[in-house]
Amino acid sequence: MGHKAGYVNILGKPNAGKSTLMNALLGERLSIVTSKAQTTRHRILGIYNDENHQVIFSDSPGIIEPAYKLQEKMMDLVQESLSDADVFLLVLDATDPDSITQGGDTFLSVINQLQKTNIPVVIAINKIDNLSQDAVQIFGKKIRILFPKAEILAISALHQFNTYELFQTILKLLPEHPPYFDKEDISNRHLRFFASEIIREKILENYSQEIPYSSHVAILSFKEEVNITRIDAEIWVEKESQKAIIIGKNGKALKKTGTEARLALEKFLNQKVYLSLNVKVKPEWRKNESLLNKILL
Ligand SMILES: Nc1nc2c(ncn2[C@@H]2O[C@H](COP(=O)(O)OP(=O)(O)OP(=O)(O)O)[C@@H](O)[C@H]2O)c(=O)[nH]1
Ligand SMILES: [Mg+2]
Repeated sequence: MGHKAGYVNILGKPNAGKSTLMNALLGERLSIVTSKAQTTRHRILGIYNDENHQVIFSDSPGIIEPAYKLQEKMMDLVQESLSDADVFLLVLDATDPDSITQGGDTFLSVINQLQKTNIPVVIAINKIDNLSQDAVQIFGKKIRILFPKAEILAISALHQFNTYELFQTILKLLPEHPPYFDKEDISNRHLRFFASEIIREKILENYSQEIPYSSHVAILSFKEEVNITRIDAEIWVEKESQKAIIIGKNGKALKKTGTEARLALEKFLNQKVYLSLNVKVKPEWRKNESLLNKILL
C-alpha cells in the first residue's frame, strides 16, 4: 500500500473538547485548552508523521453565532475547514443534552452539511468519563439516527480513553496521497504563534468575563539565544478600564499572569525564557478588519 495523507478537520461547539482531543491524538500540547468557551481563535494544524502516514489535524474555533467582527472571522475559519477536509472529526460533548439538537443557525448548518457530505465523518462522543454507560448508549443511538454512515466512537479526550481506537479509525479513512508537509513538521505554525497562544491561555485562566475575549497577544520580538529565549509581548485590550484590570493593584495581576506564562513558555520551549509583558489599549481592535486580517491568519 502507498503513502496515506490528508486533512482531518475537527469541528464542534465551543468547549466540546476539540483542542484537548487534537493534543491527545498528537501527544503534543499544541492547542491551548481552558475551561472557558471560545478558547481557540485560529485554525491550527497539528501534524502526525510516520513512515507511511501524514495526518494533518486541523483544530478550529468552536461554532457560534458571531456577534462581532473577530467572531465573524473565527467562523470564516470554520467555513474554510468545511471546504478542505479528507475526513471530518465532529466532537460532541456528551454531558450537554443539547450538544447536537440545539445550536445557532451556523452550528445547525454545519451539522446539516456533515449529514449530506460524501467525505467520511467520524464522530467523537466526548467527556464520557462524566456519564453513566447507559447515558452514553442512549446518546450514541441518538447520533446514529442522525448519522447512519458515520464512524461513532465514545471517548474521553481528557483521560485518553478510546483515543487510540479513534486514531486507528482515522488512519483507515485517510486517502492515499504523498505528504503535504515536510515529514519533520509538527505544525504550520511558528514558535512565535505558540508563544502568543500560551500567554493568551494564562489570560483566559486569570481573568473573568469580557477581559479574555477583549484581549489579544502580540509578539513584538522573539529572540532565540544560546541559553535563553527573549520574548517581548504586548497584551492588547479595548479600554483603559480593561488595562487597569489586567495590570491589577500594584501590578500584581499582570505579574502573576506573566510569571505563569513564562513558566509555561519555558516548559514548551524547554529553555529559559525572559518575558517582557506590557499592556496596550487598542480601541475596538476586535472590529478592525485590516488588523484582524493580520491577526487571524
Ligand atoms: N471531563 C472531561 N472534560 C474534558 C474532556 N475533554 C475536554 N474536557 C474539558 O473541556 C474544557 C474545554 O476543552 P477544550 O479542548 O478547550 O475545548 P474546545 O472544544 O477546544 O473549546 P473552544 O476552543 O473554546 O472551541 C476543558 O476544561 C477540558 O479540560 C473529557 O474527555 N472529559
Ligand atoms: Mg479549542
